[in-house]
Amino acid sequence: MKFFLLLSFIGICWAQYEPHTENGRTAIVHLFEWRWVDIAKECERYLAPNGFGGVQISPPNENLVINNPSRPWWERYQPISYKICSRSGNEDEFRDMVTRCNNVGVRIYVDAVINHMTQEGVQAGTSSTCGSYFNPQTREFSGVPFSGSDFNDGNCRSASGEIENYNDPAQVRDCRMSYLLDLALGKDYVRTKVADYMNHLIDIGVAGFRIDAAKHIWPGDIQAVLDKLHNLNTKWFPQGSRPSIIQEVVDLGGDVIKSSEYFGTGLVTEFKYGISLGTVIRKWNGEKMAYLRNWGEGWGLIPSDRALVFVDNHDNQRGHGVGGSTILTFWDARLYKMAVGFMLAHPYGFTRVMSSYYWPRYFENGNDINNWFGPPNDNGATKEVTINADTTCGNGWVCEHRWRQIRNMVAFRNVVNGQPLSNWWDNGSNQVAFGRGNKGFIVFNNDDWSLSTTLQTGLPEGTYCDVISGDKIDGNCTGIKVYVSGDGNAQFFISNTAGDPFIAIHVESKL
Ligand code: LM2
Ligand code: CA
Repeated sequence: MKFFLLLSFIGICWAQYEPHTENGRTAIVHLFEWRWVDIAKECERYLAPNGFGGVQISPPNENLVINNPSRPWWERYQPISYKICSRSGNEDEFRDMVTRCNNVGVRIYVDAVINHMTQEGVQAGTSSTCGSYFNPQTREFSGVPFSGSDFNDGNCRSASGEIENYNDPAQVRDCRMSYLLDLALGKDYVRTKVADYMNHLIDIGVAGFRIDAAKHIWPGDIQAVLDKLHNLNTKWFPQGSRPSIIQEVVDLGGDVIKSSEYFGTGLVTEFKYGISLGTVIRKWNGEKMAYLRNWGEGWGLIPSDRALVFVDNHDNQRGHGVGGSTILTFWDARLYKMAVGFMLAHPYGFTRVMSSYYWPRYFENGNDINNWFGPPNDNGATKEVTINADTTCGNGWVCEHRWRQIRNMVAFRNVVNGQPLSNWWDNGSNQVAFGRGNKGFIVFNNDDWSLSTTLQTGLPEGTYCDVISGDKIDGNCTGIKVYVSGDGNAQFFISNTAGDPFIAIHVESKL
């Protein structure tokens, strides 16, 4: 027994599954394409006070500058070197962000693009965010440096050098994904260069990494890189803390490469989550919210303690990657808020909230031809995230994480942390409700008729403020009030035409 207690204690500091968020903070937010100076401010003025645990940032390293199309967001997935030098800012700004965010208990998770460098087709030169010389034809990347033998050209066994067959695991790992030069992570030199980059960031104070395209890296190579990583900076983390790892693996169930191959090295992105939840909330394929009764592993999702979950990500919110039109995004705000609300209320998985910018979405034959658009910018320079009087964002930034319903559900998740799912109710259709022990309760009406019923909430007697329609401010509620009687029951009414057809209450929203 003692031995197991010791093991689980060590696990808290050591495992790459531990997100290292401050006590009781249970969600992170992806501030896609934000500048470091804006993230630093956001940590202090908004994320810390509202209980966000951390930020996933866009790749901080030097990347190819693409002018045709004009500075697409995806140029950041074409590394030129590991210098911290991108449209989001320079190394000084990066250090300042990490320090200021950590000082208010908000962690930074770096999107680490380590599977590949830029594409084969571009001209040699210095057209990159930091001006390092590179020659994709000879495979020279002077800023690292890498040269020909550091790439997988000799290991890839497809005719074209591209991944031609996604059912061949060796091709997926050793061949090029859309012409991106594939790094030979089997080599100690390459592992060392990648680990040096990650250690540089760890020493600055980041809490962990999202490993981009992890499916395209052999699990053994990921392990070998992780083995070279430093412990986290003891200025902010307990001695012996290991970097937290989120691996971008797309396995929709039938893939020859299984998510489970990556369970030994960290958390894994669960793409089935957003696809299934989007389908249910859109009521496509005959799905109903009532079927969410056994949401989680019961739906074929990976084990909860290995899953990084999200309603949408930077790829599938704009038709890249997997999920297609099932994915809910800010463009479908009403359904999106319900989906994010459900995710944050439900105990399954470690949750990531998406925060986006607007782009001129334009569909031709079902495809968004503008899905390459980069962040709001002036001649390529990313615009500041300005804050309006009503706390929303300006300058083209969506800031879903600042929407009251989403911000308050992050707080809800923190309040109910560790509590089991309880008191599930459904009407056999799209009206469902559930609690989290005696700490919180949520009710959804996604049917085309009103919900009016008495439900067992599991909560102590009192008057509660619905955190979806309003806020508890100075002991008063700006939204709907819910009366829970001594036996835990409460009456709920939700019109199907309500702006937000769901209600959430928790012990800290009690008046
Ligand atoms: C990821 N996860 O595993 C990222 O989430 C995803 O955003 C990245 O693709 C991908 N892996 C590689 O890091 C994005 C984007 C692609 C884009 C690549 C590289 O979704 O469309 O590919 O970044 O910039 C682009 C062009 C593509 C072209 C390729 C190379 O869209 O048409 O292929 O560059 O030239 C010929
Ligand atoms: Ca690879």
